[in-house]
Amino acid sequence: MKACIFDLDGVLVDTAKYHFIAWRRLANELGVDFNEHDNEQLKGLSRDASLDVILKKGGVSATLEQRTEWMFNKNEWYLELVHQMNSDEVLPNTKELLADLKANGCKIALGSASKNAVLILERVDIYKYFDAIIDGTKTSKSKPDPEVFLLGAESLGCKPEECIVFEDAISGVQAAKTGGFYAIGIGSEDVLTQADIVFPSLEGLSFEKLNQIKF
Ligand code: B16
Ligand code: MG
Repeated sequence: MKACIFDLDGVLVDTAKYHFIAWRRLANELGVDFNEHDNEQLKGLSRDASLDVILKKGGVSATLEQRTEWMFNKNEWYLELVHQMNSDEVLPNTKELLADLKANGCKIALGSASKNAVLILERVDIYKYFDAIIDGTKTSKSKPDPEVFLLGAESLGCKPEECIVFEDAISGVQAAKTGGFYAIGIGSEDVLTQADIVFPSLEGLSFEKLNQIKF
């Protein structure tokens, strides 16, 4: 194991709750009901693909201009919440694991669909741990396409088989496996069935423990 590539939302931070508030506000303005279950379907999807899901649910059609305006509004509401984030909002053991990996010479990259990834990493004070950041501003294909992780490995100068990908979304695990990576699912074994191994969270993980895993 030479490198670790981390998804952001659902692995390092829980921004899904803020996406939910902002998408629900937009959906309700459009007369579409939007609940926590609907929000689950959006995890790991790009902003554009998330809007598609909501419009399809409500049977709402839209022009390109309307789509652009609605995504802009949703993002503004989301950013209001992101700007209030602080370092307490990293998920348990995140900082400890990143510091431990770094101290042991393991390269670290981010592989996220979010176009707000850098801001979020800075808000929660973990930006400094990353050797490469691949986010929604650098990719043209959404997960389950492996592009985001392949770019991450390339930026670190590593081959996919030398990297572990940490993902909480089904589409993200699929992206990692299609790209030839070892995939650690973060969440439930019943959901992340394609992952090589699943942990409920990053808690309990360390460089030593990861090195004991048989690739
Ligand atoms: P933004 P990840 C994803 O982050 C979220 O899980 C997903 O819900 C969101 O729509 C997507 O980022 C795009 O986010 O609107 O900030 O560009 O899990 O890939 O880190
Ligand atoms: Mg995620």
